[in-house]
Amino acid sequence: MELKMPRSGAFPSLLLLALMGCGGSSPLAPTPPALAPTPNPAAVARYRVTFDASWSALSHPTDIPRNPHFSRLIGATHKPTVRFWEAGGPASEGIRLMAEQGRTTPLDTEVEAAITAGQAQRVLVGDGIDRSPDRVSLEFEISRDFSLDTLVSMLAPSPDWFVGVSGLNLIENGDWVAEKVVVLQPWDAGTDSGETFSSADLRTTPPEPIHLIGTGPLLVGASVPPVGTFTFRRLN
Ligand SMILES: [Ca+2]
Repeated sequence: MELKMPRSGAFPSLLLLALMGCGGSSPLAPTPPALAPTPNPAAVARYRVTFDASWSALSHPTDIPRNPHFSRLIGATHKPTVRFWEAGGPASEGIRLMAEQGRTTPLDTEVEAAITAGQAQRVLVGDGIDRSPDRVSLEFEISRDFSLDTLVSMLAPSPDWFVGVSGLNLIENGDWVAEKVVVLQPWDAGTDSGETFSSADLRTTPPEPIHLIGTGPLLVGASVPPVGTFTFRRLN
């Protein structure tokens, strides 16, 4: 293939790089800048998050309830100035009732309070998974100034176990991420001391910090396998 090179130096740099990749150095190639300019993320992006639940007798053969399922997705888009839950922290009433009963309220009112305070932008609510394994998706808009995502779901039946992300930033290296896969390890909200999937309610007093589950019926061999993934994919 014969390429006509422009006389001016205004050759698009991406094309130049492609040409260089195909045919070696070109006398017209400018010296590349030491640092690529940081792209400016679009003010608003749209994402689809797919919750792919893998929890089953195949993934967790030690013990599996008859009806493994997950409660409705609930969460927020927000700033780094607020956290709705975190490892080692106490469960809010919203996180407690999500993790113990699969309720979306009052976690949604906690998000709404953060919206009023200017720290969050949207409440995210999605479907649950009636029977794991299965998958469910939720689409949402997210703004540059509220680029963190928090999203949770109760692993059910269980005393106070849940999955999710807290403050996942969808802007990385100065731009919206195209795709992000998060492996979901189950968490204990630290509010109910039941040890089996269908234990009677047993309030943890005082409450424990939110922690990853490392024992109990989800244990397979020496570790707890993941129960699913969240895949965040940018739509536009
Ligand atoms: Ca617990």
